[in-house]
Amino acid sequence: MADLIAAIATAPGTGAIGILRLSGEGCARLMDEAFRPMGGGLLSDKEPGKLILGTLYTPEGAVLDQCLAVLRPGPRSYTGEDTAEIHCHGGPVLLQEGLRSLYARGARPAEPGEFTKRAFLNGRMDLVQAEAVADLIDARTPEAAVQAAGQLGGAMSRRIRRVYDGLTDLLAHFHAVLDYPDEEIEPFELPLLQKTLQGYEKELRDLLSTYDRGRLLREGVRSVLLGKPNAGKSSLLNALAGYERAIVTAIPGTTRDTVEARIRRRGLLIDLVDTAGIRPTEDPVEKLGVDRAMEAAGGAELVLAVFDGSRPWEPEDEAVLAAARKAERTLLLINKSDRPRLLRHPALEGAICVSALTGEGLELLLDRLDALFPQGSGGAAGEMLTNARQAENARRALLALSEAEEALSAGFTPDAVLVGVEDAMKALGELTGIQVGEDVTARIFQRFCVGK
Ligand SMILES: Nc1nc2c(ncn2[C@@H]2O[C@H](COP(=O)(O)OP(=O)(O)OP(=O)(O)O)[C@@H](O)[C@H]2O)c(=O)[nH]1
Ligand SMILES: [Mg+2]
Repeated sequence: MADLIAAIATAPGTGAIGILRLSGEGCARLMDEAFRPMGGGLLSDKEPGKLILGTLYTPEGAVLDQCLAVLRPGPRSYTGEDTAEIHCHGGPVLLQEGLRSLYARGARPAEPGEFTKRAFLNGRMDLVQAEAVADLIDARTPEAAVQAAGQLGGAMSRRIRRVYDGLTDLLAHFHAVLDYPDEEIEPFELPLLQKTLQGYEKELRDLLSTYDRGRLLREGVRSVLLGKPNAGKSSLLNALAGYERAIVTAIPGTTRDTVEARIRRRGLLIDLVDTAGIRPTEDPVEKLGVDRAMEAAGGAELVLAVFDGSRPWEPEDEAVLAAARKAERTLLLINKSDRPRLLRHPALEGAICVSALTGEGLELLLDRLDALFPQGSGGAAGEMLTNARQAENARRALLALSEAEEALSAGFTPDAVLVGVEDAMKALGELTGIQVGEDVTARIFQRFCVGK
């Protein structure tokens, strides 16, 4: 068993309860020193896994708190090691003192993510599940939390495991045929092999198609409102956010700096940036604002180009249209639909008419957003790829399998096919952590905070 680590597991600040956590060699011994059950005896003599009321002591032996403690012996614990939790009252000073008591008795401070890292190293969860722990904690929408919980439950791992196991069988069969030519082993039938490989390719492709949606669940769509002054960008930001986030006035050039709001609608997370109105200007402050607006549009996944429907087309609108056309994705919005329409321009065909004032057309805008960022197939709870590392490995596996299949079609020797299958397995192995370099593991657990 690894050395004894300790940390505060609950969030910083004051709460009703704060939890200290311990894992590793000598856990029970330390707890017997630091904590005494009410009514006598030792914690290690009590029923494992049961919360016991007692007293926590400082290193000097003074009473620190009356609280609950539990021992969970390995290997059936979170980390797979002997673990303990102390549920104290939730004061920051009290918890620090409790931690000092644990350090004084032989525990050392846990590194970020070290509890979950140990769970992985001890085979209690695979890498996808370990990452799901961090995702669940970081989830910014209920949908993201559901996905992470599903992954933690092993839904994604099972999906990948199916492909991995299938490829293992294939590889074993290959080796049997190649290495024992004299044995009567069922030979490979090329069409069948090809079909098998194609089946796994499809599985991986389906998996990858869930990635875009998965990533959006976690990170949100980076979107920028772009338009000439007074078009109603800030009003739209406020209407979508549901509160007065940005300043709105009738004076053109109100917004200077970029203003961000995080908007959650229909399970879609949108990181929306309001910007300064685009126009030629001599005002140095406004000029900087216009530069920032263009810069933000350049880095956005989606530009919402806003035009003022109550005014005729102006040269500034031309500049907005040109910038919007360079974006990855664009939606054209004609705002102020509550007023008589004076705006006409051929480029505006298919534009969405909205009114930030009355809310008209906003539902249609959300429909279009939904269509731009579709669900993807196989998006059941926990079966979506949600992070770049996982997606990259799945992509590598798919590429390797395609190469194997091409080699087969081109009539190459089985060795060439073998290499492709092995590469695909390696990529999938790294995805779940079946085979994984230590550097990769270290990178993953850096994301965690201490105590997780
Ligand atoms: N009638 C009507 N007025 C609107 C609508 N949207 C915005 N306005 C008005 O238009 C004016 C400008 O609105 P803003 O939201 O500040 O416009 P902006 O595009 O952010 O302007 P800048 O920050 O100056 O670039 C304000 O007087 C708003 O009340 C709308 O849908 N209908
Ligand atoms: Mg504004």
